[in-house]
Amino acid sequence: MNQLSGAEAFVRMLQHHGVTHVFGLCGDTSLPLYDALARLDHGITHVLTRDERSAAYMADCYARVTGKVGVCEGPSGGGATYILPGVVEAHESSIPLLAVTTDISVSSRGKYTLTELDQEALFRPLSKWTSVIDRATDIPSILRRAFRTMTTGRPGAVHLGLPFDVQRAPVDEQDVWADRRFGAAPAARVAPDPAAIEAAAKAIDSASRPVLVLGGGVILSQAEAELAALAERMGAPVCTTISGQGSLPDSHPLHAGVVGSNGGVAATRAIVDAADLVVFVGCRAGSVTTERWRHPKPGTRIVHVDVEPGVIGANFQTEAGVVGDARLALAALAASVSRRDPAEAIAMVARARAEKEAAYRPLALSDERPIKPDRLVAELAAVLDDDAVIVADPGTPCPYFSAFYPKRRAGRWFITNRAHGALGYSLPGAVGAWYGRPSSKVVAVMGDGSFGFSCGEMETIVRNRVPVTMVVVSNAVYGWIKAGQKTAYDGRYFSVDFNRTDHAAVAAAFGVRSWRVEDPAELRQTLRAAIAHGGPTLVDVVCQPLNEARAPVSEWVA
Ligand SMILES: Cc1ncc(C[n+]2csc(CCOP(=O)(O)OP(=O)(O)O)c2C)c(N)n1
Repeated sequence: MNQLSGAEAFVRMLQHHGVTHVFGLCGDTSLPLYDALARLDHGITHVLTRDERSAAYMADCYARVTGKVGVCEGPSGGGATYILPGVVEAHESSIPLLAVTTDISVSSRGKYTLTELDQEALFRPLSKWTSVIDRATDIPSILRRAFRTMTTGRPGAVHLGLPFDVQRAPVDEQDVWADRRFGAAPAARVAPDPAAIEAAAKAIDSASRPVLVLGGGVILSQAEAELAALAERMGAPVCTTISGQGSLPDSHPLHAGVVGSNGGVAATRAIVDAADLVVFVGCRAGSVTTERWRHPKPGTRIVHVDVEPGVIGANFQTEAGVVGDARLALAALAASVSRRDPAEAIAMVARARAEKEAAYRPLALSDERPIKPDRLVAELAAVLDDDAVIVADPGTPCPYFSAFYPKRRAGRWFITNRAHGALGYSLPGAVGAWYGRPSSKVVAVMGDGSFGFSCGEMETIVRNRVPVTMVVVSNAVYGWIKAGQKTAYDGRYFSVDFNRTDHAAVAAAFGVRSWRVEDPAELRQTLRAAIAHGGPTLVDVVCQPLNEARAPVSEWVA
């Protein structure tokens, strides 16, 4: 019987599940795995990163644009602890991500071996499943279970530990097989109970002003067409969470935009407040979307559709709950609800959009210095094609791009890390998004705080000739927090300001073509040049600090 090493079997199992990209960083305990990657003909591109955290963010964004499992890897000890932030973000955002960390040999455990730590204990509370593989012969079955786990039910992250001696032990080649369907989510759709659909349809039909609020689950389930059909049949306004952007394109007359404390505005909140029934779909109804559970208003009737049963009814008393895949549930609902004249909803949405536009447009045209974030959003929207992918960090980018950047197509064209909102996500994230969708222009928009977290990855970008454009909102401050101090602590600013970095010069030192812009009149032509350039580019935009801006963040507006 032909035998493979554990490391070879591991690589083959990835290959058999359709993996074509692995993002990671080498280490002592990874030597057998790297040797297997070097020797075998597997068709997998390994993208060497400069930080395991970046590797995980790359895998996360790769998964977000492809639907496939994103794979990242790092070594034992520091590699495992550094990869963790990306695993948490993906898992909480329901993204199928496989994090592989190699480990010290099973035979070295308990001997104060360098980098020893309990990897399962580290990842258990933060992933859908974790397993440190103690026997090489278990590699095939554990990989099959890992892929099934990531891509069924609510998708999520799985961690696998691969000890050094396990990588070198033998595995029978005949055990190394996989079902390729589990390489992408949703691999097996859960159909809703017809009785639950009937109850939900009955509730919707009895409402006079129903509103849909969509989370990331609609896009994860590729349910955009079914959603449009249901919304049109219900004749109801459609609002999205930050993660739900792209559920409907902006051009749809029922699409009202983002709601919630981050990127929502008064005009869209009013639509939710006017509802007598809200239908949440693929949405956790968490603190940001609902402005700490105040909108929808208490007493609003709730219908909730989600693939995760525990989400339904967690925050709002729910009249009808539907457990199931969003695409199947939306299709079933569209076939069950009565048709309603959409004219009133369309008029309501048009009024809200006009009100939002009227407040935004003057700021978007402002010639003031420092450049207003509104102007930056407008200029980027003017120069980017419909199929550009934006990856946005917290701070200025998330609320401004959520509120004002046009979502011209259905699907995942806008990405931000909303589970934890950790700074430093967009720069590496854009790399992963580009590997997943290389025909698109991918733009990372970050605060200067975020830049500091991830700028080392520009070396990866240059080495691999990844033609992403980075835009830095340069304001020399942790603006989001300073805005919080301004609003809630009478402007007692403490430890939120930092020096202004010449981000363009830093980028140039890495070999990235870069520009610095202070004059709003130069912004469009500079962004256009950066986007048209064939290689990686960075535009450093000296911007109005968030604490001085009129940001679409409800706590500050109030
Ligand atoms: C890893 C991490 N640490 C701290 C925070 C808390 N935090 C949220 S926004 C923010 C400020 C962001 O500053 P910057 O990136 O410069 O963007 P700005 O708000 O100035 O636009 C901070 C510190 C965070 N989100 N992530």
